[in-house]
Amino acid sequence: MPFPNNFLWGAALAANQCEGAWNEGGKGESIADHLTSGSRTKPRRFVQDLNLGDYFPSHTGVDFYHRFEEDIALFGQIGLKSLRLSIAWSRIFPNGDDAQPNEEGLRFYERVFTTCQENNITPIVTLSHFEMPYHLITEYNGFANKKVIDMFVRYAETCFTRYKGLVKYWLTFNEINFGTLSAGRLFCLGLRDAAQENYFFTSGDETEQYQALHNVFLASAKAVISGHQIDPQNQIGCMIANGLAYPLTPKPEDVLATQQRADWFNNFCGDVQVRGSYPSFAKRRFERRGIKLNVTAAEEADLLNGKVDFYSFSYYSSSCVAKTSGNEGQGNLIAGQNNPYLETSDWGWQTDPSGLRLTLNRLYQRYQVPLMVVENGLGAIDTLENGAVNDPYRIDYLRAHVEAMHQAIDEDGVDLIGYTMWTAMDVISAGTGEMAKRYGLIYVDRDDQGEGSLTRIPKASSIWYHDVIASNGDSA
Ligand code: P53
Repeated sequence: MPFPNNFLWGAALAANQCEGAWNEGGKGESIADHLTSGSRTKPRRFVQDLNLGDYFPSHTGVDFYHRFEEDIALFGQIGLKSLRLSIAWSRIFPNGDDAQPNEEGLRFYERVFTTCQENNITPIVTLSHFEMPYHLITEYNGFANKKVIDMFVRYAETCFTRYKGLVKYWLTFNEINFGTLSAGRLFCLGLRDAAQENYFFTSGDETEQYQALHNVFLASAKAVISGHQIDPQNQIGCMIANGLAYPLTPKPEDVLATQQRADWFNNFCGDVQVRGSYPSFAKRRFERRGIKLNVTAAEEADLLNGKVDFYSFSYYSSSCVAKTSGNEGQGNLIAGQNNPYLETSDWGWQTDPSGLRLTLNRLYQRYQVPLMVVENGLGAIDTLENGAVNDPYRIDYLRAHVEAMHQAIDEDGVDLIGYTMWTAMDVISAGTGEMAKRYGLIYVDRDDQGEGSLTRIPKASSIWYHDVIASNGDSA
């Protein structure tokens, strides 16, 4: 069996990485607006005071806010059938707790989605992609505060109501499972004590962290319930960062450690959002560590009634896990060791297409709901030569992953409904804040200092992808 006829071939973006216009159109400050640029070796910093002369790449992004019409037209020319993008919460509720939504923000996304429709592109919309209104951190301690659940639900309901008929596919929280790591304490959970320079590596009270994550689960579930009531056509998914790991050796303790990591990083959040309740291993872990969460019976019912319709995930690479010793390496985030059998990108991420097939099988066997790959791509240095960008390495990367998806559908019977590669065009890197780490099908003339004409130049990979989509995967 080939790819299904209505397969959602597409590409992805996130508001804080592409829009810019951080304080235009009534938008409030988001967490992302406080992050400086960094590099593979120099971490981004969180800075409270925006007036100290630091450079904040989200403030200008790649100017999608002003250029979305020409950008979406280019996406249409590539033949994208879907575009995953996020709504910046702080464009709709600038402070998060405002009495009324900001009409200018609502109108902006209405124009974006209408432009998608004119170009026959189905939007897949993330409600929260690492861009909470900053005011919710300073005033409420983010999702540690149950009031913020209702604020998110009101924001979600505002979007579902306004974009009814224009948007059918929704994702609630991007990479929600980063909430289990120190890295996600700020950008997933909005915890106040993580709003500091080394935001990526803060530690704090575990009970507070998991209570906040519980509150994010609730916010997601309540949004799913409302989204189905507002428009029964809505299909609402979770979004999990896949952290595939292999045992570093066949030692049983390494195999067990690998499974335990997978349970915690991959399966915990997925189980809550797809099955509607906490898995047994999570409950026991909390009990053993003395973590007592405030969970009411009504909340348990909400989790059960707010199960997602499909499971979406990001997939970039894999790593190896041993029971003991430094599980570092692997770029900047998901702890793990390098695999000697895989190639490594300039940013330390290892390419593993067969791991995508494995992941699709594991997920489908575990959940039996439709799957969507909503991020997958290669961050690389691209060079503009004679007005063109030749990126055969990106084509190789994408082709291998398209083949893996084909095998998962054709040979394994996995129900995969879409693929939005990261990214439609070059954007600011989330992890490093760089422009130099490029993923796009379209080159954007902009550098790490914010200089450049912002001109858009389709890369060779966009021509390759055009043909893949036109042949429904056959020409890959
Ligand atoms: P960048 C790390 C590891 C896996 C996924 O990441 C990640 C991150 C964040 O650094 O996040 C997702 O830009 C995220 C996107 C992000 C993309 O991966 O660091 O949802 O916003 O841009 C790639 O190379």
